[in-house]
Amino acid sequence: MTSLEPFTTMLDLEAGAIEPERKLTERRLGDLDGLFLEPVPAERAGEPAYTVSEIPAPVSGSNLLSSTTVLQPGRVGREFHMTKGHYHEVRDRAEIYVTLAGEGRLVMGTEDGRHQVEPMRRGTVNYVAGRWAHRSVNVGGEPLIFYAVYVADAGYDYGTIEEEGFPVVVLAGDSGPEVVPNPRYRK
Ligand code: S6P
Ligand code: ZN
Repeated sequence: MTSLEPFTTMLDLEAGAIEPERKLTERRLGDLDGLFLEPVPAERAGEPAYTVSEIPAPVSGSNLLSSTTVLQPGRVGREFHMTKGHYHEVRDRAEIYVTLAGEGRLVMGTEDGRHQVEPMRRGTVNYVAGRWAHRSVNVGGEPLIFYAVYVADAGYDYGTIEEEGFPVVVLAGDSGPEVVPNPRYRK
């Protein structure tokens, strides 16, 4: 078993920054090409999409990892900016999202084709149950910022979502965000 000494980190509750910053992952729109219904235009491939800043801990089923995600607003076609989305590699690992700023939708799906969409806004605490794939979608005009806590050995399975997608997508409609069936969902 891997154990740690107690430690403290500062989280900027407005901007989501973690101080000191240890592990920052940057995703650009080009990294998400193939996940939106429409291709990402070549001239937008370098546009920042989101950052994930992690508080590291040794990978084990008894430690907790946590991170903040800052997801920029915008759309590709009618589809709102979103994270890649993943199942946890260790399928039953659960996770909690605490939203600090912005307005989003948490799109979740199971391997047997069920889906659920939950709101994200300052103060929401979303419980992502084990075995549910999850993707965050920024439906507002400001960055969507949330803090996530998860079992350290959860890992990431991005491939299943890249191949199959989620059962639903979130599009900009005439009177706000619309959750509609994903025409490219492959089960
Ligand atoms: C990790 C947790 C989040 C996401 C982050 C980016 O289990 O769900 O920290 O990694 O929001 O999303 P994605 O799908 O690109 O990893
Ligand atoms: Zn996760």
